[in-house]
Amino acid sequence: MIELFSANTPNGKKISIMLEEIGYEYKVTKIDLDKGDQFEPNFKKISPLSKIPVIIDHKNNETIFESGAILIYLAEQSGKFYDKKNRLEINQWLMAQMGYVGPMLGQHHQFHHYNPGKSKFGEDRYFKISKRMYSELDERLSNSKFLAGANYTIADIGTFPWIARHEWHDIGLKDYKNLTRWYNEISKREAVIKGFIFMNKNEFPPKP
Ligand SMILES: N[C@@H](CCC(=O)N[C@@H](CS)C(=O)NCC(=O)O)C(=O)O
Repeated sequence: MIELFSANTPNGKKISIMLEEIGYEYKVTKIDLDKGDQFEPNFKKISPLSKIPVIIDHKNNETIFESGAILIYLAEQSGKFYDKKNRLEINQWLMAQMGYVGPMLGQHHQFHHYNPGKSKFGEDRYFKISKRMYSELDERLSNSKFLAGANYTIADIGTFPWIARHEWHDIGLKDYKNLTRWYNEISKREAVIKGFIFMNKNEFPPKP
């Protein structure tokens, strides 16, 4: 049994989606980030940077933080979505999600969605970066069915919940036809829907 410490955010949803995809039994413990649960000493013991998500795999007695590392761990354990022959490609797109897609869209959320009007520089900078990222992902998906090639992988699972915040981005997902095709295809997966609504049963991936 896996214990998932999480919150209803893109980084949190990556792991519930993965757990649904591989069909593992899991129990969710909610970490209320607004209340500061992430700074509680007991949570810091398993999350040295005070961030969600974290899992404990009770079967193997392992605790893992950082969503990319968790996705790799679960993929290796289950033998799914991380084909050995395609690992170099999958790793590149997963690291691109971890180091670029998530952090940049996260900043765009901060300036454009949560705090508009506070910093024109911040709003313009992350809007421009996010728009460029939509084009880059769209271009990649014009010649590849999924991010790391012909098959759905942990790189797609990591990236999807970020693009699912497209209404906050105000970039117009539907104008990016390859990214929309990819998004629609992943949104239809039963496991993705289950993992996406893990904390709010009414929050489905929004249509482009
Ligand atoms: N690189 C980390 C980022 C995790 C992260 O930023 N988590 C946010 C929520 S999405 C968090 O826990 N924030 C609380 C805080 O920093 O106080 C990962 O991918 O796991």
